[in-house]
Amino acid sequence: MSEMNSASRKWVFLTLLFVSISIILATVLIHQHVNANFPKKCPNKFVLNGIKPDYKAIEIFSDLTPTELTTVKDFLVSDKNLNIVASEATVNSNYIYMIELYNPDKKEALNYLDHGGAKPARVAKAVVFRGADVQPSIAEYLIGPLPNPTWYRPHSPSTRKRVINFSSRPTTIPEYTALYTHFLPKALEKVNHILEESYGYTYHNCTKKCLTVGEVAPKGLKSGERRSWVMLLRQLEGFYLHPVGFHVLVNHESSNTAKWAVEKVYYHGQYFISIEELITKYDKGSITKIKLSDSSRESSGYNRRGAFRADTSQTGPRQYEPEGHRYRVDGNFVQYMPWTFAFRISYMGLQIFDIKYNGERIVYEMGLQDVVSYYTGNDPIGSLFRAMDSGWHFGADNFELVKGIDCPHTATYLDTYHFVNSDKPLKYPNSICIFEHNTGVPLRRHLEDEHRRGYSFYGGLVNYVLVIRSVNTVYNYDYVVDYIFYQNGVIEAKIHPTGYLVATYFLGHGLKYGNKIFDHVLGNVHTHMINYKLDMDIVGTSNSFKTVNLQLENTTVVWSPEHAKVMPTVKHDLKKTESEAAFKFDVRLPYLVFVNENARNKWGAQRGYRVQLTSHGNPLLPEDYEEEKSVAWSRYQMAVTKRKETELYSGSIYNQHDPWDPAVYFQDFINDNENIVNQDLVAWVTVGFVHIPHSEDVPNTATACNGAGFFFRPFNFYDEDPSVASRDVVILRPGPPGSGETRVSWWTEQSPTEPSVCLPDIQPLTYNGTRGPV
Ligand SMILES: [Cu+2]
Repeated sequence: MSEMNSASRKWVFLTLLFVSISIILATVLIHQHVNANFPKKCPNKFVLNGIKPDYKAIEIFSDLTPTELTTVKDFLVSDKNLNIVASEATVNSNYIYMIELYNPDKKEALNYLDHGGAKPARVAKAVVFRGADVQPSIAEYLIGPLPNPTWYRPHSPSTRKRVINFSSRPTTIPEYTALYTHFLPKALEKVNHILEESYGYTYHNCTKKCLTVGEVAPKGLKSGERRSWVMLLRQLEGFYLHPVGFHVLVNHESSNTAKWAVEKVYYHGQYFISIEELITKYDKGSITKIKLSDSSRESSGYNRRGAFRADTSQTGPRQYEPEGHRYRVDGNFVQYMPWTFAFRISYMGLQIFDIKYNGERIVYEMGLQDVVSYYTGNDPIGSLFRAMDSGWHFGADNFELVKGIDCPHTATYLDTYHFVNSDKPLKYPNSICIFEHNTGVPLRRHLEDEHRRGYSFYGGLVNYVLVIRSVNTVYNYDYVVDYIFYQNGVIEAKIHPTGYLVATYFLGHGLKYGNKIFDHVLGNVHTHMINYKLDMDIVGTSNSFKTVNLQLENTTVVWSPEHAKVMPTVKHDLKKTESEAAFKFDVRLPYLVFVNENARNKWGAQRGYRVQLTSHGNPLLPEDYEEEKSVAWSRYQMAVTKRKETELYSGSIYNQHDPWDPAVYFQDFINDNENIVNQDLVAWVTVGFVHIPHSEDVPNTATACNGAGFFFRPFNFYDEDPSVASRDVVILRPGPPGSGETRVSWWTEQSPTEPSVCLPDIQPLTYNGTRGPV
């Protein structure tokens, strides 16, 4: 027995050994096989069948190349009559502030795009600050034709005839250098002991525990002034949340910096006529002093703190494109299934041109005009600050995007080039992204319930959209700027402010102007308002505008006349003039519909597109208040005007620093009250929201809940929802009764049940973060 047992054990052992070796071998072989084929990288290819787009729009709407920008600069600098310095400009130099593409005349552009006309000349616009002239001024020039310019001519930003004050120019690097490197350190040298004793931080010659500075606008209280309140903040991560309540009012109006002076000082709620007065009274002990405790470095930044009740260190979901991109980008031209458009990034941000759906133009131009935040408060900063980002080179602040965070890894990232507030073109790497994504909500779906515990069919269309995005960081706030293209012909413009609040030192009746949100910090109430230009072309440029509203009708029940009935009826109201088509904030918006009166869909309706706002805006200021003139567009949720080459923008880069006599006064666009029936029309759309900062705005205002924008959506433009052509639709039907089978209909290459498997090409996270010479 024992021998047999022993032999049996041996066999069992050998068998087990053999099985184990086989499993190991098989595992190694399978692993090797899998490694050879999987995981594979997702293909980086564009697969778009069908009609190739007409690429003409690339040529006329693309931004100036670095070479073109340099050519324009050299052309202007080489003209001795203009007396412009090439570099090392100071406030009293004549120097170029910016150069960018000047959009072509629309009639010429359409003649070229649609009728085989001549290609419009490529023209640049340059803004020159002429500080060296006896009477310093601002000059704008148009320069053409590119790439080899032969002429330049003066240009006026609007129909305006009056001269634009030199004091209304945006703040520039030469001025900042003079202000922050020379003037302020010297001016504040004498108060270093006050800063040290009061805040434990200093400014002059500081190497540790330093204060930093920031100034607000408008720069004064009447036209022609250039007097800035400069605030001091502790230089910590998230310094916007560390104001100390010390400000100086600097008069820097003169192009001669020797004439600059401190005109007022604000210290802990008290005003002084000079730095000397503050020092004398402080040293004598005759004023209220403050000894501010050190702030927590952690709590104003992004360092992780606290913990969720339940938590994981697993990474989150990622997206991938199993068959490659379903859109293509050629330079500044994008094709996404039915959609084509061109884009550029001007001084005021992304502009989208020549938007077509299945080859039919819907929009000629759409883009931001201004992004403003109007503050309130009980110190000079809060009570004065009215930020108009057109005056702070919004469009040229589209800094580098972080892959996988600012846009998906799968996005196409593009570089941009700006010649703004610099003496040469600068490259902004990866500063625009384009991507397709699944919004996670079906665009359409229906289950046809059979009411006998079964169904007759299910239809669903995945909501894939294409997004083009930039993120523009204008000092404290970061604005996520999106244009989104849906397969059913809808276009969405959306902006999300995030980043840091402008906050002030909490004192006195601060709660009247917001909430206390941090150590000694008031989150100042402000209103975000954003203006868009929408130059639509509905079946050509001969368009009309109407409202469609519901009107209640008193009637009787037909089959029972003794009963009264109230019910809504549809009322179409054609607007004939510009003043009839301007909607202030005191009205609830009806349907806002742009139509071509001579084009009908299959059902006899005028073909149209509708503007629908997603906004909680409020008027900024009363209309009779002088400062409000610079943002007159904000009087209207939407205003419709006849398109003119002299009314290209609702705002101007000069409005910020001279809001009292603005270079562009939008009300003038409406005041001539032109006929808008069967005309080329532009809609000026204003969106925004009131922001009462709260403790959760620390460290940053979140994008969630803080977006605004509008939709441009078909309204009887098509005979049916044009997304019926989409291949992303899936239909499910039950198989033969009792079979338990499902019949699946789908039109993409891959079955939804057997998806291609590949890995997106994710590179290690790198970030340059700088913009450098080309
Ligand atoms: Cu805000």
